[in-house]
Amino acid sequence: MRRSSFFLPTLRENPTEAQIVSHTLMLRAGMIRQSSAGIYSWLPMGHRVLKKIEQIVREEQDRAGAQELLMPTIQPGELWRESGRYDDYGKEMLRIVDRHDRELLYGPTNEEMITEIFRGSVRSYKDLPLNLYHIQWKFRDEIRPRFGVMRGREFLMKDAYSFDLDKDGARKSYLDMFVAYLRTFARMGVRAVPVRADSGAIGGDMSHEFHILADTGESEVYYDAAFDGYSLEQMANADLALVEELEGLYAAADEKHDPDNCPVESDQLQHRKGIEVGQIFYFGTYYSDPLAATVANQDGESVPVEMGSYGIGVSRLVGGLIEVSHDDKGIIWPDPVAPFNVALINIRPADDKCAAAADDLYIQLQNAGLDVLYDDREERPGVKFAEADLIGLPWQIIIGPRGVENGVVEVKRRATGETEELTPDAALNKVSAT
Ligand code: P5A
Repeated sequence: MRRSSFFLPTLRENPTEAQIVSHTLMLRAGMIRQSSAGIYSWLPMGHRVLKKIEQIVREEQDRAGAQELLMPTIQPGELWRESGRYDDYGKEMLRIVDRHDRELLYGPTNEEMITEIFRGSVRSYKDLPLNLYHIQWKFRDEIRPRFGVMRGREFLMKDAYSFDLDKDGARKSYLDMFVAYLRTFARMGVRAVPVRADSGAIGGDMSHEFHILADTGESEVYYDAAFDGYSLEQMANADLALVEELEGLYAAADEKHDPDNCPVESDQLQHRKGIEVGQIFYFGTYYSDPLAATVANQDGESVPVEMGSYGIGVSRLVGGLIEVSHDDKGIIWPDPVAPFNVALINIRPADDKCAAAADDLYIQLQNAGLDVLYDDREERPGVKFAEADLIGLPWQIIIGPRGVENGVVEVKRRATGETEELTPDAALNKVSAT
């Protein structure tokens, strides 16, 4: 993509409405535009990151055996009356009345709807286990939407729902998702700590939240320092054995932590702020009972299906990743979620030789399968460098007249600031290797 034609409305100044760094940087880097409180448009730069995150989530859900579908954002109120949640959900649910005076709502989550789909088509234990997920916008009329996309009213969630014949099967489905979550977050280049949690409005008796550790997090978590000993690579390759190991370590959300009965020595206990990027629930027959979602078991008896649900805050993750990966100049995207791999900066576009060299490398980088943002604008070099640091692409390749004379370009790694002069071919190899 040529920068001269890319829609990237960056801001020079820090916007006054932003209280935390990720919100400031997302606005300044032209990623999002607020539409109303807690509701955002995703501009091309932000949209690219959202899609990258979505894709990693999708790959790990698919790997775990979940199947993707797509349910609507608008749901019938009737279904929520059946489960008993229509009144219980309170003011967080956006209720809508259609022209026939029918009650509709903008879905805050989809337990009821998936249970309805299930009961309409599955009759036998032979069709189990089953796990269905979608990546769809949700609406929760939060009292205090804040911190940009971190606590929005409209937000993108991956939500999966598992169906099993019995508790053992349901536990296996739960642990499979646990594995998928460890892998998913680690693949994005961040550590997420799984902690025992309350199940809140979703219901049920087993739940874990996954937290990215950051001072701006809205939650508090307690965990055994042994967690810090696990590498990202171990997490990215997690399996059931690793989950079992981690489950043996103490880690709890604030509401689950009892200082008087904590099994971890105080010098070993970590107390940190966390951003909740995912939560998983086992709730058995909490929905299948009232909604009469049953299957015939091996003896031909009709039994309510055992369920769990599994959420990831896809849009929240965009902000969460920036919270843990930035410096005073701007964002530092981890490679796997970066909107482009490379910022190719021509500091003298008016110079024919520079333009020819930059055009040529632009084509070669793209041929190597890399996403490139090619700054071909007539702007001062300082403006281009500042923007490249702000938007945080992992690599910068700088082309100027002196280098072109000597047959070299400058390659800079955004995360470390390290630079080196390389031939265009060597530069291509270097950035392709990540
Ligand atoms: C699990 C999937 C559920 O809703 N039902 C379906 C269950 N869980 S949850 O914990 O309430 O939400 C899942 C994840 O969504 C993100 N999230 C939000 N992101 C941005 N703004 C919000 N207002 C918001 N609310 C929830 C969180 O990452 C949460 O873990």
